[in-house]
Amino acid sequence: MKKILFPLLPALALCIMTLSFCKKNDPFHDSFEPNNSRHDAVNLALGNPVEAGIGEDDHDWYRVSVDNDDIIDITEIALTGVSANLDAACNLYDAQGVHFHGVHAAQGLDFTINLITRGGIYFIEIYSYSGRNKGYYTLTVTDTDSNDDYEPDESFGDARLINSFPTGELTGNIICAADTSEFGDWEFFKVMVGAEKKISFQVAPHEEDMILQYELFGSDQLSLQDEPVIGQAGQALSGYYNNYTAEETWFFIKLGGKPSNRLNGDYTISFTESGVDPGK
Ligand SMILES: [Ca+2]
Ligand SMILES: [Ca+2]
Ligand SMILES: [Ca+2]
Ligand SMILES: [Ca+2]
Repeated sequence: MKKILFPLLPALALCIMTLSFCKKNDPFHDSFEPNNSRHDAVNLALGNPVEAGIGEDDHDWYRVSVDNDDIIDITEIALTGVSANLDAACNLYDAQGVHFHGVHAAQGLDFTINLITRGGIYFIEIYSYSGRNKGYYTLTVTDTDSNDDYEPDESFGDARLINSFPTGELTGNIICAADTSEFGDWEFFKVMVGAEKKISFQVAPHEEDMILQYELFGSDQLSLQDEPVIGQAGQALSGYYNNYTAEETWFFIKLGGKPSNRLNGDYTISFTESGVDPGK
């Protein structure tokens, strides 16, 4: 038996040598291979940087699970430390593997993608855009927790309650442009109004290129306006509601907007109470 084993040893040694030699020949090999398809995607932990390489004909797939408690928020996908030769590109896919976003950069450039989501499974594919270049990169996916503490406030039922006046300056944050899609960050306020009282409010963006808009609704959730009030870039908006009845009631503000070019959606809103306007 020993005589059979001995001839095997040089072969075994040769195998190991060859593997080692291969790795040295392709310095951009990484420990996550093979991850060349969605099926072989590597699980990524949020906030945990991954250092990897793009070798010959290499595509690197990762799978990430984002849990935002159904609150709309920003998940940052950052590619840093990109080698001087690498023209890094990134594709994003949803849980079903449907491609929904793609970016690429010139050789040696880092980049960041802000993924706006309420949560879910996503796939990330990193590769050389030209298919010809190799190099290293560091991929970090981070839950930014950018939205304010009053979420979810996306509907009449979830509205932020305002029932004490004057409120002073309250703060909030609009993560992404409010539009008809479910990905807009709407801010609903439910504002109590005492009998024969008037509530005035003012809302101001923190940055000069942020745009705000609002629409008022009665306690029956029907709009009180023909169309929303839409401000200019950087413009503060104001409005009011008169309660001419002898009973307390409430109205709703549906606030939305477009964050600044620096993705800053911070705003300040304040409410004051006075006697009802004369004349009704
Ligand atoms: Ca790789
Ligand atoms: Ca790969
Ligand atoms: Ca918000
Ligand atoms: Ca909101």
